[in-house]
Amino acid sequence: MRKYDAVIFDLDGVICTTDEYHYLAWKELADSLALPFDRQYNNRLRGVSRIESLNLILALGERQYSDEEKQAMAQKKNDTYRRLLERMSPADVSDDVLSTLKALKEKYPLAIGSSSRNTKFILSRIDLLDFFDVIVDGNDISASKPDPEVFLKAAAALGRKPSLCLVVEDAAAGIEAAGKGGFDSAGIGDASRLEGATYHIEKLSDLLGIL
Ligand code: B16
Ligand code: MG
Repeated sequence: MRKYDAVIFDLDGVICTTDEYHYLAWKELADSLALPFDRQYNNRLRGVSRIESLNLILALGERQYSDEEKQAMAQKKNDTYRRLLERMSPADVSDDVLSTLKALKEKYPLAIGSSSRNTKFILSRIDLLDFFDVIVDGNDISASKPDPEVFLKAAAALGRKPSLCLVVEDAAAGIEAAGKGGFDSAGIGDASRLEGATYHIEKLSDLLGIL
């Protein structure tokens, strides 16, 4: 008997490498503020909402900013990020990811559970907007990862209990969110070294040995 009934994928850092574009866009902003932001610190931002990410970056300095100033900075970062996303195409999905998604789609309903408000734009750039059965993103939630809301909404839309859905994540916040929601998780990349993940995978096709 199979263990899972459905699969919920994080987007940035799992389906595509937009995590790198987030880093480049935040780096540009942090450099303009002379804040010591680097790739290691960037790992803390994975899965965390835009405004919470900005607060983590601003915590690297002493200065306090008003809400209006923060909104302007978040908007500036998103403008830079969107310019990077506009260069994306279906070629930005690796063969490993695409073949794995196609193989899994024959056996399971598939969902996206992302904190990003740019999810649908990204999926349309890489030609996967109509591929997933369910998409829950940053526009649908009030609390971002590590709160489990995004995954709970995806499971509800799939009509499956959390214990029967496997969450695939690249972020510490996402692995924590899965655990809090009662989901098993597969950690990929940096998350694959996190203790909270049920499984540790190096590449997406490793899922085919689990599912
Ligand atoms: P946006 P995921 C998350 O997406 C990213 O990992 C995180 O770095 C980003 O701050 C967040 O989305 C919000 O993204 O600014 O596009 O709304 O990993 O949950 O797919
Ligand atoms: Mg991610």
